Amino acid sequence: MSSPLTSVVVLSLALAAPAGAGALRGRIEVLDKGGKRAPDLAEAVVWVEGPRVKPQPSSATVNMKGKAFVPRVVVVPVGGTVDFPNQDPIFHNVFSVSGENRFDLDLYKKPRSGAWTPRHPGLVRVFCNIHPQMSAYVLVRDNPFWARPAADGSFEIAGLPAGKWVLKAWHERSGEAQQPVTVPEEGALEVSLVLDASKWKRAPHKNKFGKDYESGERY
Ligand SMILES: [Cu+2]
Repeated sequence: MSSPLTSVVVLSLALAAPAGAGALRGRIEVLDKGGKRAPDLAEAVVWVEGPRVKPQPSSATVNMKGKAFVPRVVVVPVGGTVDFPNQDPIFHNVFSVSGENRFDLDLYKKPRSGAWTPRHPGLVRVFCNIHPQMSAYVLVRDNPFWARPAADGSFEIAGLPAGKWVLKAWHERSGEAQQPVTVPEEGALEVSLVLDASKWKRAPHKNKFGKDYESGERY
């Protein structure tokens, strides 16, 4: 059945996809201790490394609420923005010491917000300098080909240039998994990735000065 709406959608997809564009369609699985299947698959990120296609600038918001970052995992392109509004009536100090993506937004509380623009692709661990239990992740990408899996682990990345690329997946408890893929000129390649989270342990981290936290609060 073809409604006017369907035609519009098909047309815009055709315009967005370069000649010889294929897709990756698949599913991830995260195995916790004892091979137990993890339920929080939507907390993962799947992306494709290799295609030299510039991402559109976009932004993400990570709230600080109840001494937690919400959401805890976001993806933004290089040159995009992550906003960190403080919804708590107490001070927080967002920072990261992740290599070239290190940043420090200093102290502020509700209703103030802070923003950070990442310049380098990579995984950025974000903490609060006051509360050691606060942690979040920003995955910074240099192309637009990423997806957040649905709750059942399924995902699709469309509009991919045909070629040999590397599909990567990440989850907080597993680290990265990767798989070489050959994206077809048209149609979708079916893929599946299993992430091993069996060895995960919550590890303490240092504050922005590289010292232990003194607040007495727990991780
Ligand atoms: Cu805090």
